[in-house]
Order: sequence, then C-alpha cells, then structure tokens
Amino acid sequence: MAVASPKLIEILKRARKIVFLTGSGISAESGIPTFRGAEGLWKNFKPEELASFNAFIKNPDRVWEWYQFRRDIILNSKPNAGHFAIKDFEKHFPSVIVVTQNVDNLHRAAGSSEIYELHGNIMKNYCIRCKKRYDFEKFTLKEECPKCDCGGLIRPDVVWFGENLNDSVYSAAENSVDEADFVIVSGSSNIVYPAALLPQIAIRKGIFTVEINIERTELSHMMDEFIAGKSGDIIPSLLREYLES
Ligand code: BJW
Ligand code: ZN
Repeated sequence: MAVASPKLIEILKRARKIVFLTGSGISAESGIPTFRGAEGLWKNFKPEELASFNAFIKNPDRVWEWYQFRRDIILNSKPNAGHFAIKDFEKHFPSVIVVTQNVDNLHRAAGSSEIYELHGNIMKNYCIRCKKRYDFEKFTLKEECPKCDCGGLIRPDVVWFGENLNDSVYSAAENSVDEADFVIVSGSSNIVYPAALLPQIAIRKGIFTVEINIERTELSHMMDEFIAGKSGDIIPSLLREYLES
C-alpha cells in the first residue's frame, strides 16, 4: 500500500526546495537510543544531571563518562535507510537541506551535502576557559574529564539545556525553512525549543509539511500530513512512490 497520498505526491512534483527536520528517532534504526519514551536515554539518566552546564560543573567526570558511552555507541553505528534516502532526494530536487537536532554525524556519514546541526556535534570538544578546540580521538581511553593546557575543563561541543544555540546555525536553519516549499519532519518529539519552532514557522507560512514518526507528537495535528511508521521504511518509500508516479 502507498504511504504517500496522491496530494502529497502532486505537491512534491512541484517542489524545488526540500527541508528535512530530523531528531533522534531517525537514528533509532541505526541502534542509537532516542532521549524520551520507553527505551529512551532519559529513562535511566536524568537530563538535569547530564545535559546542563551546571551538571557538568558539579560532576564533570560523570557527564564526560556519559558522553564517552554515547560516542562509543555512535562510533559503532552506521547510517540507515532513512539517512540514505534523504541523501538520495538530492539526485531529484535542486535543493535538499537537512536541519538536525542530532549530534551523531550520521547524516554526514550518509553523504548529505547541506546539514545544520542545531545541538552541535558529539565528536567535537572545547575548553570552557580558553575555547581551544579538541577532537574526541585525543580522549578515547580517558574516563575522567580531560583538562586543557590552560587548566580549563574540556566539554563536548553540544548544546545543553539553558544554553543558546549557535546563532548562525539557527539563522541558517530558519532561512532554509523560510525558503522551503516542502518540509519533512521526522524522528523528533518536537518538544525541545527553539528547534520545535522550525516546523511551526513552516506551518504558519503555509509551506506543505509532512511528519513521519512511529507515534503522534505535539505538532502532528498541525501538519498537512502525518505518516505513521519508521523513518527507515517511510522516507525511502516516499521517494520511490514519487519516482514511480
Ligand atoms: C521515530 C523512530 C523511528 C522513534 N522513525 N520516528 C519553553 C519555550 C522555549 C524554551 C523552553 C521552554 N521551556 C524550557 C525551555 C528551554 C529548553 C526546552 O526546550 N525544554 C523543553 C524540554 C521544554 N530549551 C533549551 O534549553 C534550549 N536552549 C534555549 O532555549 O536557549 C535559550 C535559553 C537560554 C538561557 C536560559 C533559558 C533558555 C537548548 C536545548 C538543548 C537540547 N539539548 C539536548 C541534548 C543535546 C546534547 C546531547 O545529545 O547530549 O538535545 S536534549 C535532547 O532533546 C537532545 C535532542 O536533540 C533533543 C530533542 O530530542 P528528540 O530528537 O526530539 O528526541 P526524543 O527522544 O524526544 O523523540 C524521539 C522521537 O522519535 C519520538 O517522537 C519517537 O516517536 C520518534 N521515533 N523511533 C521515526 N524509527
Ligand atoms: Zn583552555
């Protein structure tokens, strides 16, 4: 049975600028846990104890260890059919932009050309005092939080709760959505702001919006279409149905 409605395919045929807004659900089929939900990371870990600057300052080793644990999972994972299908959209549309909340590099590994990482990148680090940047490779075997030559603590280059997103990355993401004529939201619970504003900008502008998720989210009722299912199944099917239409 087709996953896309005839209306969706007709609109996709006229689309030139497609934006994918992705969250952790898109990497779930690669074996990377999501944050919320029954199997999510927050089931066993408290976000306020791990994903904030205060938590880091209070217990840098614990936060560092959690990031090393997640890096290990990510380094042993590969992009899935969903990431690859997004890359394949580039063969058929003039502009395909990925705006992701994920820090896992899997869109890049799949070959997507234009990616905005709203919440940073787990493989990058910097010193909180002098801002010197460090690749994670330097610390693979270290369990405790490393220190910079200047004595400052080194933290992962990700965006924690209460921290601002990188201005230029967020503006570029906003512009991409503003200029899009088709927006596909997949694998996010859409509850974390300001990332959750991006689909709302598209909705308000009357840009055609499709959500692909295994369950409905806060924003599902506002989307033009909601397709229930795994991104690794639905995104490739959507492209196939478009090409066969
Ligand atoms: C599948 C699937 C499959 C599963 N196929 N689908 C009210 C208004 C505005 C802001 C706030 C507010 N109240 C509080 C705030 C602030 C806060 C916020 O939004 N909190 C909310 C929880 C309410 N936001 C912030 O603090 C942000 N900064 C900010 O606002 O700055 C201004 C400010 C400055 C000073 C003081 C106060 C404000 C920063 C947010 C940073 C979020 N950081 C994290 C950690 C990043 C680093 C790391 O990875 O460790 O980002 S938290 C975590 O959540 C991570 C994710 O990117 C983010 C979103 O999660 P995501 O991707 O949506 O995952 P899940 O698990 O929630 O959902 C998975 C979905 O996938 C589900 O729907 C599944 O069904 C689906 N799924 N398998 C398709 N196969
Ligand atoms: Zn330093």
